[in-house]
Amino acid sequence: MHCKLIGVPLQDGASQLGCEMGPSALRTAGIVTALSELGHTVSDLGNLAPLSVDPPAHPNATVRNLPLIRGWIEAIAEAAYRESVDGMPIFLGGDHALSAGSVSGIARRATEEGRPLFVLWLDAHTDFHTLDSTRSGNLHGVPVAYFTGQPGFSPYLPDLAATVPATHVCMIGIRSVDPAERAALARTEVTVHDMRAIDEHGVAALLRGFLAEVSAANGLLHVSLDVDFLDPAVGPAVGTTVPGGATFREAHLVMEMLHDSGLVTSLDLVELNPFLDERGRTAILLVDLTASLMGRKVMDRPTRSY
Ligand code: B3U
Ligand code: MN
Ligand code: MN
Repeated sequence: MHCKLIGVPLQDGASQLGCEMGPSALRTAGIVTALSELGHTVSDLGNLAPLSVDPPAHPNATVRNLPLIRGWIEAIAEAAYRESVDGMPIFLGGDHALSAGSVSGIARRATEEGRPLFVLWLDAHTDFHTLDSTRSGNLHGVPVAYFTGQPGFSPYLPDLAATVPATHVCMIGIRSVDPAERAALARTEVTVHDMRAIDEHGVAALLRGFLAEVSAANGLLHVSLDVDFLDPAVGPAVGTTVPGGATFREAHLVMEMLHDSGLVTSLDLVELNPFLDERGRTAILLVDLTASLMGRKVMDRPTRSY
């Protein structure tokens, strides 16, 4: 695989500053070496910068940093479209607002190639607010509503060249949903596996079902990994810790199954806030999870088919 690392030092979609340092921390934790050692070709394309744009002000006065984030989304979407032509883009975040750009750019590429795009959203949150419904005003809370084409984003965020159908989005790890998000999700067909579902069925069964759908549709699969998917005990470097998250072992199992599926074509690593880390352990865990996703194994096993 040709892995293309794209740094996105975006932090203004979150309330807490510090995600700007995420790309540096992931590089410091050895992401290039980890991928190279697995036999992949790695190009580190450096960091993106936001475009300078001037969208109209949104009537919801709580919305924060809209012009800056729109500038980021345009730059990220263009890079996602451009780099996904011949390799696997890996976005080094940066807060989760970046996925409004990464997923929309990949969706444009997928449509051009005539392939359906699926998204696996690994997160404590559903990030399904619109610009109208957000109460915090933090734009890391809106990307899924945006790229699935919920109303109210135009003309504030870029018009989408292609949307991801709600039926192609699967969320795992969910345990913090605002009332407006819950109501909006009830009107769509996004698959939401909350922590109760993980506890009842095990993460493997939930993921296997989704991978079977992606495979049957000959789809492309984008994975978006928010640090707060993880339990804060194993991934403390995030501004929005929510107790009761995925364990170290569940997270690695997800990544190993994703690798075996052979379906993943792009990846976001988001919400890492190195200012909140403990001697780099969360950055190192993210690199190790990426390595599991890209083929690192404890023992060789026959590849499973989905
Ligand atoms: N739903 C809340 C909390 C939140 C969403 N995403 C994160 N936090 N990281 C909000 O602010 O929109
Ligand atoms: Mn998120
Ligand atoms: Mn989250």
